[in-house]
Amino acid sequence: MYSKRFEKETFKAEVRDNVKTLYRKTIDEATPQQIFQAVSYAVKEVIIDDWLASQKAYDEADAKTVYYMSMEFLMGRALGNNLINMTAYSEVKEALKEMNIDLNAIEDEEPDPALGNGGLGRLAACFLDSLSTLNYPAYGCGIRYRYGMFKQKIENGYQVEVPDNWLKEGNPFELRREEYAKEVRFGGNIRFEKDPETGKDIFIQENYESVLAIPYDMPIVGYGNHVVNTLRVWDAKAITDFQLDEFDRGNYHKAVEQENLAKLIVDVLYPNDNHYSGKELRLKQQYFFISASLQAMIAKYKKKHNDIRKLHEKVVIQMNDTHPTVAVPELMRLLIDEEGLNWEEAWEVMSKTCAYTNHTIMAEALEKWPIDLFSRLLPRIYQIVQEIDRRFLIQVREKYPGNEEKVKKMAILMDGQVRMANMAIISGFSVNGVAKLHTEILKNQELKDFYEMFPQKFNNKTNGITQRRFLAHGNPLLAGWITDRIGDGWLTDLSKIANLKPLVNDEQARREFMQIKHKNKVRLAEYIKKHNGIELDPRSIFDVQVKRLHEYKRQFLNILHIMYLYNQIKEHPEMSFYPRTFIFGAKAAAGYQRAKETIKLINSVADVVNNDRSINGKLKVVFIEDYRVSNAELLFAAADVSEQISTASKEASGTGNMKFMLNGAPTLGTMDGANVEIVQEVGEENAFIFGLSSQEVINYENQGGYNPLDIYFNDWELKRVIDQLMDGTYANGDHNMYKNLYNSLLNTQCTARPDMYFILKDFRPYAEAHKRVEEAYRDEQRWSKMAILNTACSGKFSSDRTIEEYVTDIWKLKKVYVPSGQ
Ligand code: 26Q
Repeated sequence: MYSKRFEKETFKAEVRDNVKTLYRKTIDEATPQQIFQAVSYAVKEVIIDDWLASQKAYDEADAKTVYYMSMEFLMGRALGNNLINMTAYSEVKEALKEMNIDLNAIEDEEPDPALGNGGLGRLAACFLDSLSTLNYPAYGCGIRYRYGMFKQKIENGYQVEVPDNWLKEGNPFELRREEYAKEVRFGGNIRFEKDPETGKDIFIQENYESVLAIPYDMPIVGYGNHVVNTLRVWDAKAITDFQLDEFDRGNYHKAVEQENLAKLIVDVLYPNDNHYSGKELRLKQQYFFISASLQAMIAKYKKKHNDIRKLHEKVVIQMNDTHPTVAVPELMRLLIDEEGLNWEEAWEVMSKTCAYTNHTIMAEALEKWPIDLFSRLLPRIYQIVQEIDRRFLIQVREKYPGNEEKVKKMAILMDGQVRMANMAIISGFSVNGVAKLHTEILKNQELKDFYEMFPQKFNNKTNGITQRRFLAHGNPLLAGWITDRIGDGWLTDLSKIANLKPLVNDEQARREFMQIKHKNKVRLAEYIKKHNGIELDPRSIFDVQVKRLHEYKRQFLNILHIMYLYNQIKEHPEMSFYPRTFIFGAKAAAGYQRAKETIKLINSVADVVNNDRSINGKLKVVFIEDYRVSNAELLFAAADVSEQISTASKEASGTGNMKFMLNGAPTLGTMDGANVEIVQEVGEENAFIFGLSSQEVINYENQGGYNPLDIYFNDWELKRVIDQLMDGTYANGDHNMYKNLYNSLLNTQCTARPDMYFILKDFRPYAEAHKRVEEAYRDEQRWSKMAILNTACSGKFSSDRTIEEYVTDIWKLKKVYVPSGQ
């Protein structure tokens, strides 16, 4: 047992006590939410002891620590996951059962902490789980958004965004740490002086606005090792009158302004995924949490160390995309202006501390801030960026004399903009992509010039996912079965899951594996019945595409193909057709018109198809409302087929693909992102691959695209489907409802390039791949082998493997072992 605290009677008493002190109630009187709170506080008590023990062990070891800086941490619910990692899930479940409480129902009381959009934020959460499990000292640093990712409602087929007030009932797992508050300053002007004693330059910021950053700590529990790391998210508070500068005291106007700034700054997560928008408030958020985090980091370092020139020996900063890269000039500022280093000394420390991860090659996602905005908001930071740029361009001109093209491409400051990626690459010691193909594209295309100049900085770190949440917690039936068959080593070493491979030839094992899949499909069908009112046949093929809605991810291709299948069934009722259930889940950024139109289209097709009695239930379409981490766990467990159909070269990695694979769903996808490596692991015969290669896509792009009309006029079945967008079939006779979508495919007037994402080009290969899926599924033996092999070959895709690679190649951390805090 993990801790005597989880001994049944002790734990039950603790829960009863908590209900009493928190709510003055007995268990029978308490609401499910109150019981959730009471249980969580009981769990937190145990965590705190290990948390203290971890910090003590780190202190004693004086261990190097990674600071994972990210605007997003898509954590998902904490209670169930903490219990899994404390290896106390079943004990607690039993204890609660004896009190007539269903742990699953209590877990459902917890709001999903959704402080992230999608892949990038969820990756950060998986990394924290792995860091703790692998005994590495780590902080996650981010923002405590008052409102996380919006809740999605579907009304009349349209997405409606509803604010996510996740803190409404209070977050039992967080600790407010007022005493570590830091001041962050914005705007004003910089006065320059010479220190009369040392002769050094001093930069004084005047007339600025400031806010107080207050940290909240959340525990990140490692699996079965008593390690508890910290996710530190910052809240903002106005500087009180009392703390104001002498100059500003009694300045009522300023006090109100600072109050407003504080409220606004942490108010809401920007719900854009893979899309940059140059909003001033976003830059304020970035600088706010970076400045606070770096100040806290330096203060902690200085408690034990007196030479700031050796900072890089004890800390390393990983920047999750460009969003936190203002860390580069901010660290320079702190080292120079606050710690008194000269430029060269500061550069040495900063450049050995900062590392950058690139998550996308999509041009519209690149962060470029207008210089006027940037310099007005962060005047001192801007001076430092200018100096970094100036010194860098000297280097470029030395290396490429007379080549002003290079300067134009590589400069940080160009065309009135600050290019954050360039700054990160130039300044840090490591640049990594998130899958093999992605890193190759970075080196050979997008970042070619930088790769030529700094080849040693570039490296690949193929993404991964945590098997603790996405198998142990999300799919307890399969997890239990795997442990029965091969032991529980896979929980902390997923390569062991390969020991399932021999079972593909064991008929009994195959039957059990498919029975578990069936039960998970029934569980999902119940969820869908409850939430959508749609009745599903769990014997049909569950074909699932869940991810953010984006044109490059091509949910549009999927739904066009469904429209095509529906036409086929209607036209050839006698045709043999294996029943199919197509399941979608996706949020669209609030201002993304085509994405929202796609959601409407999916829901309209669902309406028509699901209510057509003439097709005998052969085809069902479901749109899962409010796709998020908690219902994702159900979806991965229940999927037969994993749709990973991005336009090749566009999906940097994908991580949903790995979660499906782990749960035994073969990939139907393009050779994009980590799909390439998935196929490499599982074998091409155990996946359904189709479509243009990334090189083919890039070649077309270099020649200005292709002409989709050639396909449109030569494929009447596809033409019919596309025409149905405009003839009112799925719009109650409205001819305009999907005109933006239609135009995106064919109309040269409306888009830079028609069919930018090669939907028509890949349509037939996609339909043909679906045929192969159907054929394979009919052969039960073949399918069960494929399914098991997908699970058995997923070992590489644990975030534990990814983290070990970051540690070895970039972070250079040492493991610290923690005795139980009890
Ligand atoms: C930028 C500026 C202003 C507002 C928002 C943004 C912004 C926010 C989120 C830009 C991009 C994102 C998210 C990107 C993302 O999730 N990328 C995904 O990262 C995953 C983890 O590496 C990959 O698996 C996916 O392929 C990649 O799309």
